[in-house]
Amino acid sequence: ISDNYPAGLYPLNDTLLGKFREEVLSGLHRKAKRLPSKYFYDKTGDMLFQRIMACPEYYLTNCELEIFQSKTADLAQIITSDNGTFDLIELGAGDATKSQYLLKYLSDQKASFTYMPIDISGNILSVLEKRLKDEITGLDVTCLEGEYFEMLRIAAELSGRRKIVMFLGANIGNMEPREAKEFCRDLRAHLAPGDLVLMGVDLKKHPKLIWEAYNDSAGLTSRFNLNLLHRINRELKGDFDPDQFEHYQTYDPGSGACKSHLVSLQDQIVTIGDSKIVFGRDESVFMEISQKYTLEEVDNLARETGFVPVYSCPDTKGWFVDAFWKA
Ligand code: AVJ
Repeated sequence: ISDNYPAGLYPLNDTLLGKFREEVLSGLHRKAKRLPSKYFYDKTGDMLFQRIMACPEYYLTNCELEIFQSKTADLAQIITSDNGTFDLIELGAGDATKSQYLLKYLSDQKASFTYMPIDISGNILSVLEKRLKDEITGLDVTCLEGEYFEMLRIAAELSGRRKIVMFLGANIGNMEPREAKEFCRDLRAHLAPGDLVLMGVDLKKHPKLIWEAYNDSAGLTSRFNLNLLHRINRELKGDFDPDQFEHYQTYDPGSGACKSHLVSLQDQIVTIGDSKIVFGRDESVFMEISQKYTLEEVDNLARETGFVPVYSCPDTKGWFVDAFWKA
């Protein structure tokens, strides 16, 4: 995968690199150290995430794929139920692995719509555009490269029709519940009454299944976390010794917070550019949250942020849900 996989977010331009440095250093200067997981996705990180999605413990991708493959008609029916025209916008579309089934179905139904994938990576968008145009003849695709809400504003101007906004893959889980709420409120503010959101959320289930999804036996999740240290070394002139850190995963079934950490295996001082960071032995760095919800909590998130939950489409195991919210 690694050589064929598009370059994604990298190389960072000067602005993004400055932001990367700033966020890394401010996170490591905090009393409880943390690093931002959105920077996991460099070339190696993308490759590792592809491999995580294919590993047996990581059930999320298969669950959502099942929904998009076997409930396509249900999803399409909700989208087209008011018989009006619409445009389909996808936040963080990536390579559109899941949404392509819905696009194909809607296109076969002769629905008239434009698909507007939004991604920060122009590279992956060009790959997506070519693939979709080859596989779904006549599909109208307008790629929007940039930040979610900036591009959503442009999509709204281009569209003028009812908007269906998809945010799939449990990406909302990478926000703390408070941040997720703020994000959904922001999203609502960019929509008009009657617009729809299709939100993909990973559900609470047996804690062991969740914990194992982030503790795969091949050690991919561990490498995925440690890769950020390699990236900091390379792009921010750091001297982390990744062998001196160990991945540690927690899942709290009560709150639904699944969190990854890196634990320092010794007292050590790490240099990043002109900064020195002191790590005590056994000190941990919080890396990523993958928040899990109940169906009820998903509905509450909708209601608390100005949406009306209209239809939930879980997979057959009840492990994952794609939920429609009306603005
Ligand atoms: C891409 C955010 C959905 O949190 O499940 C996978 C990223 N992290 N294994 C997730 C991830 C560790 C993933 N999301």
